[in-house]
Amino acid sequence: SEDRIRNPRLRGLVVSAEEAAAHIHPGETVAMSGFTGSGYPKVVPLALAERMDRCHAAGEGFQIRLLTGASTAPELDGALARVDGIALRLPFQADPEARQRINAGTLEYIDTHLSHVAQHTWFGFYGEVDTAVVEVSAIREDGSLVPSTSVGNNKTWLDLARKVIIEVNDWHPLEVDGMHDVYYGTALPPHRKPIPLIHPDDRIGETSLRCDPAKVVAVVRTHAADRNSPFNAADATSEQIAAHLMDFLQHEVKLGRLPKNLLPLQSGVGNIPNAVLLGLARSGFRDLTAFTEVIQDGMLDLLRDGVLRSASCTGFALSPDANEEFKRNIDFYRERIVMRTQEISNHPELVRRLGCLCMNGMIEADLYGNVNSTHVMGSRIQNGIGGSGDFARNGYLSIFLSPSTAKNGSISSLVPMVSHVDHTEHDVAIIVTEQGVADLRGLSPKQRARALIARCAHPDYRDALQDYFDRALRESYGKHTPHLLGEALSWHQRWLDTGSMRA
Ligand code: 0RQ
Repeated sequence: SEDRIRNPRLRGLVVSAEEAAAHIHPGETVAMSGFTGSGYPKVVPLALAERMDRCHAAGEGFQIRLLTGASTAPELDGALARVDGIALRLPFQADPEARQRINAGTLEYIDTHLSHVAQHTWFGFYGEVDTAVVEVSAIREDGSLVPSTSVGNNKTWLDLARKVIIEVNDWHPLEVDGMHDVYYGTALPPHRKPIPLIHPDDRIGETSLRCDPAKVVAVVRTHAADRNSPFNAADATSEQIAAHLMDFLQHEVKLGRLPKNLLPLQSGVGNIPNAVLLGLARSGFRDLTAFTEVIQDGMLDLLRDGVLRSASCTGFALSPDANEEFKRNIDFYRERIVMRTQEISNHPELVRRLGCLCMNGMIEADLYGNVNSTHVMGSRIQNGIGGSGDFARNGYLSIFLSPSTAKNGSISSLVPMVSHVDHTEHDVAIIVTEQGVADLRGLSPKQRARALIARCAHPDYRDALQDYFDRALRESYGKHTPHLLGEALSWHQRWLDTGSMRA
């Protein structure tokens, strides 16, 4: 078969993963590809972790500062965290090994809006990037790089790093060539211009990544699958949440507040978003578009069935079955999917212009509509804000979806005051639980509290929330956003003390 490395100079740089990893030194800032388990380097991080482990055994320190697109996989975050090889990590991550260390206080984590990472690196906020490690599907004759299943921050990493290591992974179909749209018009302030994207499927850039061949220090050939997590079937709670959301959307269409084919969809990944996607198909919605971060199984189904016309993303999160389907019908999907850099897939200017329908999960919300997406009991990180803030503040409708309880009912996801805020009351329009939909638009804080208690709270916690609200209305220092400060976080403390938020 055809050689994936068509540039002769870069073909001459092919080495083993171990030799490539030897170019990375202790203390470096290393920027790697990868977004929600797609398009991450598969072998250099593992070889680096082994080297770190040997150094640590010999009493020598070896840690890096790690930048990525978003979450990756056990071969990257997991392997490097396990050997305590990461001093600092950003942005979104979801690896259990890394999470454990972050919450033990030994791994510094900066949870950043995903659209901010590239520009903050350009602004110099994270210092210099020493090495980029980027997975691609092929290297063109001219030395430019065809991305694989995510684009993430790769453009920025390749532009800014002093040294570049490339993994060429022939597990990816060659035919992904043409799916990507890498926009090079992102000048720095004060020289920025409007981003010329009007429709969610517009192409405004190049199909490959530019890369200065003089910076490339190593090229590694791989044949390894993306993380490919198997998919859980939707459970009853997810189905109920999706059904409430469908009723709400149909109502909005009837009132003329949304077009029949809705507005570009943004959806997180997981059980509930997948149930929502299935719900859209069942409810008869057609000719939809998506302007989102990640394409998961449900979106491929919608594309195949013609429910979804096109989808814009920066990466994939597919099950093994969906991956096979994607590869089998790659020519079909290439016509309908655009993969962008994450600064564009999540760009506030574009999310606002397109009027995205933003649907994200949450940990908890409070009576006034503030949303916590990231911290359990105010201090323990679950994953990170991901792209939810890029979309929530700027979309046409910002919708948060969650079961009304967590941990076998011992936690109410509606609480008097959130223990951490990711999305303020000003950024949240609609909250949906399996109990129902609270439409917070046009409501004052007190009106929002009444709507949330009546429509979203679990019956086990409704009276206690009402009681808190009633007493706060009487006793609060101010009556605009009534609170009893000594009690506002007592539900969380009670759970920590007794294992339940129930009084
Ligand atoms: O923990 O696995 O230890 O039991 O949080 O919760 O119910 O499985 O739901 O997978 O959809 O995650 C907000 C975390 C929801 C996710 C969050 C515990 C619960 C469980 C997971 P266990 P579920 P989900 C763009 C959008 C931020 C990023 C984002 C997220 C675990 O949606 O990371 O939106 N969002 N990106 O037990 C204590 C509560 C809890 C709670 C849930 N109230 N108190 N624990 N949990 N609610 C797309 C991307 O960025 C890809």
